[in-house]
Amino acid sequence: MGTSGTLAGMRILVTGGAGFIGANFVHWTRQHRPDVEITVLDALTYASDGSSLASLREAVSLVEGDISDAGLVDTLVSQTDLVVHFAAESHNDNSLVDPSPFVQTNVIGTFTILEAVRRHDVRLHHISTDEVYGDLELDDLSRFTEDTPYNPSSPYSSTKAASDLLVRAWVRSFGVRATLTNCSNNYGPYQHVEKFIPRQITNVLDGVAPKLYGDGLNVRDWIHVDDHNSAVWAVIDNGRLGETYLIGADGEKNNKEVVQAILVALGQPADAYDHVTDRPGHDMRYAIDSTKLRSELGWTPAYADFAKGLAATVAWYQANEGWWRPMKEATELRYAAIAAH
Ligand code: NAD
Ligand code: TDX
Repeated sequence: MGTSGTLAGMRILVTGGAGFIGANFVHWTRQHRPDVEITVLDALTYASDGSSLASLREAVSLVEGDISDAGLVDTLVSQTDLVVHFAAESHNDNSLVDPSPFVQTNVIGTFTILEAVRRHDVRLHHISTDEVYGDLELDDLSRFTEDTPYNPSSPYSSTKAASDLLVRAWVRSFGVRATLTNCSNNYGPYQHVEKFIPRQITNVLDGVAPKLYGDGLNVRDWIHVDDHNSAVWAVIDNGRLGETYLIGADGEKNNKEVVQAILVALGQPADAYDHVTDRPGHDMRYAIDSTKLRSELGWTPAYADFAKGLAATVAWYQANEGWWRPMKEATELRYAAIAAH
């Protein structure tokens, strides 16, 4: 049973709506679903930027608060028709330095949301990652499907896996009306400069060589953030309750290819990058089979051409230095501290 046709004029609570994907989701929703009333709940951690939503200040309510704050979450959930749950600690490298906020936000925070939607019988859409499935070998032709067993590698991905399992259990045990999506690596505007693509774009803009972990042959399955968000809406509209849908756009590239494309887009020699110490436990390859989403819900990505989407993203970072500059220095200091360990 989906919710097709029921959402016009409805109220949605977007957790993590000041972060990368959440902010793009809010912009996408304003543009494509102008009747939907949006409240964002966001703790405004280091990963967020209020200015990502600045142009929507009149149209969107922004509540600063923690998803683990049961009283606040209960009040907000009682006033909404749907929760779209993006809020998370999201960066693998940080989870290797200090896992504790990952357990708190991704596990306890999701538990807090689940208890509130259970009490108020509110529909939930839970946002998750393909990293819950672990990784694939480079010479393995298979891709992740909804039936792949969970096998997360990092503190980040294990806490996301835990959150997914909590959602599934609340569906089965308490009849919570929830859907889940697990998406591959996103790129696009408003992504924090700690993440691979914006880190390397802004390094090159600063005259610094991009940093490739290890041999740079690890593969990620890139998807433009707008394609992720159109798929989330497809599942909200017509997804079957209790079901998981994998989201991916057939965008497999190794990290070296991505760095080379960024360098060339910015007029630099393709080999002007550095190899640095590998990430501990670094997942080798992610790859999504999104047949279920495409065949059941008729979804297709708009950004079929990664090179075009990447060029647009490079141009966005060039044009929006005022957005990323304030977070760049602190981010590189954090990376320098990790390297010094
Ligand atoms: P992000 O780090 O850019 O944003 C996370 C947002 O959550 C921030 O605005 C932050 O302030 C907020 N937040 C963190 N802790 C909070 C708390 N305790 N209470 C309230 N708000 C809190 O992350 P993102 O890349 O936009 O990821 C969003 C979601 O999508 C996450 O659930 C992530 O696991 C999932 N995901 C991300 C990717 C990707 O490639 N980035 C891919 C698949 C799935
Ligand atoms: O400086 C770097 N050099 C480098 O080679 C950084 C920051 C990363 N990398 C590599 C590590 C990965 O193989 O690039 C790849 C992508 O790294 P991240 O941007 O850190 O992403 P990843 O670890 O793959 O996780 C991302 O996708 C799944 C998101 O951060 C997660 O939130 C999401 O769940």
